[in-house]
Amino acid sequence: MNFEPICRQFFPGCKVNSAEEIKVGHINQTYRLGLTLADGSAFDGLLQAVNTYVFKQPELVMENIARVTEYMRQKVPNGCNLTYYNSTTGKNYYRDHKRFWRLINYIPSSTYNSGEDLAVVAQAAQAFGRFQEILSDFPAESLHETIPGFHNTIWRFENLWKAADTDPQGRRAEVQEELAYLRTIETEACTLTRLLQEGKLPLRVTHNDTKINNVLFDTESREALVVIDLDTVMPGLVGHDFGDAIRTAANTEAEDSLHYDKASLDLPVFRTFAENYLRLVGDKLTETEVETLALSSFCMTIESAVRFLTDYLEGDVYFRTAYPEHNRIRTRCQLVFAKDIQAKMPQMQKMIREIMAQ
Ligand code: GN1
Ligand code: MG
Repeated sequence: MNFEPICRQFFPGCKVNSAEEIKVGHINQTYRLGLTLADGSAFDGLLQAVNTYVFKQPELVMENIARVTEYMRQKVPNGCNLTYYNSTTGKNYYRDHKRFWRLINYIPSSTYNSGEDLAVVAQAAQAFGRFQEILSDFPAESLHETIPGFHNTIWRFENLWKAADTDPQGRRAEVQEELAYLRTIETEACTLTRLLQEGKLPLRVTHNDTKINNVLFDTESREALVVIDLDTVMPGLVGHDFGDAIRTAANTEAEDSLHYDKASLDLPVFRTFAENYLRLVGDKLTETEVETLALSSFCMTIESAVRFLTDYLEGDVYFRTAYPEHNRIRTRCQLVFAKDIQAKMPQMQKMIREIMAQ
């Protein structure tokens, strides 16, 4: 693909020396580019094509990102931050006849897909905790809801039952077991959403996609540098961030592991994440937020299962898949993991109580 015409919208007269696709993430398309700018200087950047099926109004995503990154830059002047470059139109994106592009600075770093290493887990928890803390007084009402109902688990289940009813790909018969299990735990998995609707949990500014690989680490010191992927920064619940982080960091198997039957929750990872996260935000949380933290990992895992399964039934239109069964495998892995969370819930709750008492 010829990236030069796109890059020149951001840096007129630049040359593209190298381009490599980065195949992490299920939604956007990302390329790492080496450029020479018009003044002869070198520039290492990430060019992303935003998925406009997922983000129906990508310019609103970019407005949120501009506000949030600017706010963080002001609040943490010397911190590591993401820069989304303006194109010659003065906007932090460029739209051609087919796609919606943005260009970000490349930060030399490492990422981790699992929480095998407790030092990495501790750093990730602190990074997400700090993120939460920094944005705690950000004016939430100024943010657009870029994906309406993103973590509305009740709505996610409704979509699943609709997809199962219409069964557009004729795949329902293969997933009867998954559907049957999900029916039995629907009410419990919707607890966070219900408490929000009842006014018992407060809305905050949250990241909403706290996979452990959304934290960049310094390759040598292995310290967390910055939280990335700000596409879904919106008003949300603390449990959305905590729960999704546990879903990805504390699962002994990868999200799409073919050994999904071995998925289980690693309790030391859970404890390490909770300790480090709560050290930063614990004293600001309400009693109900604290009480539902352990449960939030169950809710978020089931919500992910519901989303993967809905996409499987709808023909893989949302998440990028590498093979036809991919979303089904992801679903199964989440469900095995969720069952283990249920079994360990008393231990997880005890850990949270102990940490809060420290
Ligand atoms: C998507 O593309 P990525 O990996 O950052 C998804 C998340 C899911 C995740 C599952 C906007 O995130 O909500 O939890 O896949 N992002 C969006 O791995 O839907
Ligand atoms: Mg994301």
